[in-house]
Amino acid sequence: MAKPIYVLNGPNLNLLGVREPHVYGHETLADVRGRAEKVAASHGLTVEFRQSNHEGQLVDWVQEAREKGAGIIINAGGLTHTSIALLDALQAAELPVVEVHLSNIFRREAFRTHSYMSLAAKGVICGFGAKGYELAVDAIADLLAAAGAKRT
Ligand code: CA2
Repeated sequence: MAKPIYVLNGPNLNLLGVREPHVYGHETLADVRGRAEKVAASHGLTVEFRQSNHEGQLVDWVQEAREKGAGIIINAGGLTHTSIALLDALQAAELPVVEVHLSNIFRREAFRTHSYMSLAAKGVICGFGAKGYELAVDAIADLLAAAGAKRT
């Protein structure tokens, strides 16, 4: 059985579809999960989809992914702009990492334009709403296929 892609979501993303639809859209996190699972299945992959409001929990999950996962997709929410601990965990994971944001963080407040996560990410997808998670799964699938091809 192939290892799953860990899709990790940070603080307040549980509110998706419930609050601020003008910024983050109308889809819920369950809808986003469904999208990610569907695209992963099309590549013969699975996802381990999680959300936490707690930085330490997210660090623990990144460490778990290091052992049990094939790659990491992360939307760290507000921790994107503050968490060196999460950056350290992602760098230690030695897995392909794709960073996702629902909103275009470069069209918003200046403090959102800096991401600690980006230092560990192969690439960043932002501004495409829930679709961004599908693009991220495609990107990880490509990275895994390329890594597999290199090994054979
Ligand atoms: O655009 C994104 O995905 C963000 O990661 C979302 C974070 C924000 O702090 C980042 O700068 C960009 C906020 C997540 C909060 O999500 C909510 C969803 C619905 C209603 C309220 C908050």
